[in-house]
Amino acid sequence: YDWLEHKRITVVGLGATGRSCVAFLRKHNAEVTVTDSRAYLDTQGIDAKVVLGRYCADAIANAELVVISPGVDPKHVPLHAANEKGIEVIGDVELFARFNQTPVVAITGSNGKSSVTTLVHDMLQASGLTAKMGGNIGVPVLDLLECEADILVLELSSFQLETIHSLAPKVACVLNVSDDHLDRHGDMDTYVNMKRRIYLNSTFQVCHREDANTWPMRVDVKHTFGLSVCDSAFSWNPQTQTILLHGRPFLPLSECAVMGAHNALNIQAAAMCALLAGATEEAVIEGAKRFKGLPHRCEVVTNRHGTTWINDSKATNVGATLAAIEGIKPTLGRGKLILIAGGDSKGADLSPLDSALKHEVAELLLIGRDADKFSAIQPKAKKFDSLAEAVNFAATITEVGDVVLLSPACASLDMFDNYQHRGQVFASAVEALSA
Ligand code: UMA
Ligand code: ADP
Repeated sequence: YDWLEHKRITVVGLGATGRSCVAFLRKHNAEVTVTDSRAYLDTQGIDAKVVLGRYCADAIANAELVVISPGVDPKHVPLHAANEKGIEVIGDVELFARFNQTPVVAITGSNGKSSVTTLVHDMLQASGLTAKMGGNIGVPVLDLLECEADILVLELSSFQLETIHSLAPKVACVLNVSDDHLDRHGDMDTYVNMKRRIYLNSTFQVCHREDANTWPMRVDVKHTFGLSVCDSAFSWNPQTQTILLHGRPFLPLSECAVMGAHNALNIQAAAMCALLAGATEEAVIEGAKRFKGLPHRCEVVTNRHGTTWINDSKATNVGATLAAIEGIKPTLGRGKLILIAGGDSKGADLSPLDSALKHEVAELLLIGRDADKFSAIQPKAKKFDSLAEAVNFAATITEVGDVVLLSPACASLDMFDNYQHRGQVFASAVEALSA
């Protein structure tokens, strides 16, 4: 840590990441300035010079190191002086990697990161190891640096992977890649390459057999999961709905609390990561059976007069909404699916939803900024000014056996504080129907 002593370091962004960076850097006696484009933030307890309301170009130009938060788009930050002077610009995960001594399981993907990170953590714990999890799932990685743990399970976003060089995960996994965050990364190739950076310096690579975008550069060294038949890794028997390992039955999905093909994939991926990180097969099975699914991910809110209301507010991209529709389809019977979608589509191409919206969704109810992008695909859709209005309307058309699904395929920030807030507003509106 001597390297940090008296070093002039500018932290960009004062969210959870920025706060953890300031605390870590000050602990090791760096001279820290933190700057954020937002003008009104709580700065109590921040032991650093603070510049709010703009990204402070001087603090960046005079720094010896710049640490940028994942939510900050580097394009919006005056980094030219840093670039000209050769000042290093890194993220918190790179900073963490330069000091971390504990083995890491690193997980990324467009969807399923939090679910798989939690599963791997639970499987390792069930094996008797002390596992801690963090990263994009909530606890900034620097907060894990000095904790007592045998192994760290990190969820990493494409924003966090953008600036890593030194992370050397024992196990690295890309779950899947579908269109997301293109407003920031520009095009699909850049986004895919960002995700694959997770494999840099890794010992074991875990990827999705049927999704070439998840494959590491050296395809001979990968450990795979998937829905196709495979004798040498994790796979899936659709007839018996059973996860297979080396072609032999490993775990029937009926023994788990979660459902749908995407969850079968998530369990396979988590099992592979956990086994490579030192978990036992028994513990992997136990962890998978105990997993109830996370809040706001295809979570049943209530069954009311025979209609099931499902909160999938965490579906912030097209891939997640497609997975929800596919997962719910086999349970529908003769009931119909009413989908509430819309919000900020983050520049995504919505056309992969085309077939599902036309053939699987009986009624499409829209909210948010990009509602018209959905109407272009499904002109019969109805638009609402608020989520509560969409819920109230849905209640007037439901019959026994129907499912009402909030799975927006969009970010929530145009109307809500975050996806949790959107999910809570949905659940409250549904509860108010019974009042
Ligand atoms: N912001 C500004 N100006 C600034 C700094 C931030 O307007 O100067 C805005 C950004 O637009 C952003 C928000 O404030 O929307 C927060 O950005 P941040 O980088 O300060 O975020 P943190 O609070 O540090 O949280 C970040 C991750 N957030 C993002 O990447 C946007 C959290 O992931 C993560 O849990 C946390 O670090 C700890 O590692 C959240 C997330 O939404 C769950 N991630 C995205 C996703 O999952 O799609 C990638
Ligand atoms: P992330 O952390 O990558 O956002 P989550 O586990 O929080 O992933 O799930 C986010 C959304 O993606 C939820 O709507 C969930 O139902 C859906 N989802 C989870 N796993 C998958 C998967 N393997 N493929 C597609 N969608 C998925």
